[in-house]
Amino acid sequence: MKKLTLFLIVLLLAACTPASPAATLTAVPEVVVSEPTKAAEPTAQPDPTDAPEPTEAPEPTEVPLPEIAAVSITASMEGFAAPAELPTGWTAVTLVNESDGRRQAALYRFEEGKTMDDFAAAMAEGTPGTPPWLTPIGGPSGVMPGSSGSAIVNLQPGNYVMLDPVPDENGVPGVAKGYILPFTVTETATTPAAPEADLMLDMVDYAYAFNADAVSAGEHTIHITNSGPQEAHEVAIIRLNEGATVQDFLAALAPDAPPGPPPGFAVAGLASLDIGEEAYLTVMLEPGVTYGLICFLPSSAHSGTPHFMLGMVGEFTVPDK
Ligand SMILES: [Cu+2]
Repeated sequence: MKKLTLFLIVLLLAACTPASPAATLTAVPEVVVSEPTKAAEPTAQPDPTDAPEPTEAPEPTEVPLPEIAAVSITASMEGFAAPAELPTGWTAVTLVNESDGRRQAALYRFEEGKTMDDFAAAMAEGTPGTPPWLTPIGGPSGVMPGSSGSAIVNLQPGNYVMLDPVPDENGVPGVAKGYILPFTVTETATTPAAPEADLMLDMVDYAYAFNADAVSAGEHTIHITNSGPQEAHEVAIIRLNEGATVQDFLAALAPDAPPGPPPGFAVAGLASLDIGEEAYLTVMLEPGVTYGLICFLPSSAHSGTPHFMLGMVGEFTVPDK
């Protein structure tokens, strides 16, 4: 099965090189850039002869930075469809899931000189883990069929690939079903500033440092970093059912768990983020609700053990209003 999966991946990679007519690419990135506001015109000097009252100095007008760009990726039954070129800088990437399974769009930046051919070769070799010349920079994850999810990521010029590495219930990863697509980030004239965040989540090996005391009901933007020092990390933010813990949720996902849905669902998620990289997630938190934080990534330093089994889970409760 593993060999077949790898073979499929190689086939699909071959089908996804930009030269192939099978690649589903749309040409125009959807970019939202605000017009910079003109600085206020200076007030004309008052004529001291007929206007003795001094004129107040004009209020300095701040010239706002462009709003962050917004890009949409669609996951259909055939795979990803997305712009072939994305803009530089902080970009809100939304994954619209029209497929029949949970999806993520994990974004990886190629080291200069590396291409999809190198990626295909690495997959064919079957070496576990991410090749060192690929940098995971996050992306929306945990998006259920019929819904959408967003993550704000920092795009630097270069070549990238978006992929869904998550296996389905039969162990077949999304990439083997066609959820893989290369794209390019081109230099743009203006790059937006980072979004403002009111919550901080630092991921380390193997725990979350989160300022849970700053949590309140309502919309929040979380600044997510990875301090490592060894591994890339991800976070799934799970809205837990009343009375359920994050461990109850994980127990319900275990292979030997009794049938039935887990006691909660993902409300937001950030795909794999490398050490030293940063990203943002915007979440709507409900009063009195407990949320779980989970890293499902397999540990390359611990024989593939999922990070949550190494302690990389968290939990916080939003105070009642
Ligand atoms: Cu982790």
